[in-house]
Amino acid sequence: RVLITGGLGQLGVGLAQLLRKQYGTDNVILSDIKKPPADVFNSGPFVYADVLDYKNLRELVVNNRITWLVHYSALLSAVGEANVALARKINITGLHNVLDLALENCLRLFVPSTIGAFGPSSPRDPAPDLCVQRPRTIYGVSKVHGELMGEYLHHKYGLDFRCLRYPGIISADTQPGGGTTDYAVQIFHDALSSGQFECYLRADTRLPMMHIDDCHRATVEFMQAPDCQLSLRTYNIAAMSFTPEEVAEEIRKHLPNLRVTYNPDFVRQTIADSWPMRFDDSNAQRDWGWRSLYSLSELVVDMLGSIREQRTKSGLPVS
Ligand code: VAH
Repeated sequence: RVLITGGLGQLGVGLAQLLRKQYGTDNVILSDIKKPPADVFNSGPFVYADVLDYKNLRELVVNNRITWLVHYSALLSAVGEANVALARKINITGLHNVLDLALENCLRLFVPSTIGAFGPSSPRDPAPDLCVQRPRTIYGVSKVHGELMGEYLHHKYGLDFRCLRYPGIISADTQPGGGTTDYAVQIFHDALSSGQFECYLRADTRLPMMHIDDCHRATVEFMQAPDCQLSLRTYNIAAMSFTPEEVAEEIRKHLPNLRVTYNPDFVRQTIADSWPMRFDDSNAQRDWGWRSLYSLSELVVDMLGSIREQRTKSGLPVS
């Protein structure tokens, strides 16, 4: 049985759908600290879980005979900078509860890391799996801590810790929650509603990005990979890297009138400028056969199609 924490964020519901297809609806339990929307509540098991409440988590793992735990609870980049104390509690204390629980119950534990786990002194183009990591956000610092703690407990006690560094994830029907790469989701909604978009990053800010379907498939394939194939416990995964101007140009192939203005926001521009521009994911490709399927042009077609469908369903005009 799989338990997903932070299940109502950008990634949990889609990952649960993919896992439920393979393992059965009742074997994948989604959890969060807020009430789920009706469609999520009616699509499979959902429970309350607060990663700061160890006893609550332990009861869930024991009562449901959990064997895999996917730990999605975290405050992401810009949101974390606005509430460092809460980010440290959730991202570090919450992580330690999950690590202890995984050790105590021999769980296979997946904890995502991020392009945000690198900093200005890391190689940026590309960033390899192993290099200097001195991130400048509480999000990045907590994710490097997660990587180090997970790998330490793996080597010392055999914890089956698995970690993928995700790029910015682009999804049509779930909202991202971090604030730095999220422009690349909002631009599609604005292109189809008003035809104009104000970008909080400079036009030339290059960041690694990935379609959400590639992200979910990578996570499931990695969780299913035989342990003996894994030369690392933490891997970069890549799909594409683009700038706001490049994704705007690709959208203009479908919506020629899209107007983009650039109004860089100091906090988020500083974060983006400290992150890798491209990822080297050759170890993931070699060790467990990772391959992305979505290119930028395919991502744009899929995003525009999905959002058009959403707007039509809710009776909104589509430009
Ligand atoms: C953010 N979308 O911008 C998230 C993600 C790698 C980026 O963590 O913070």
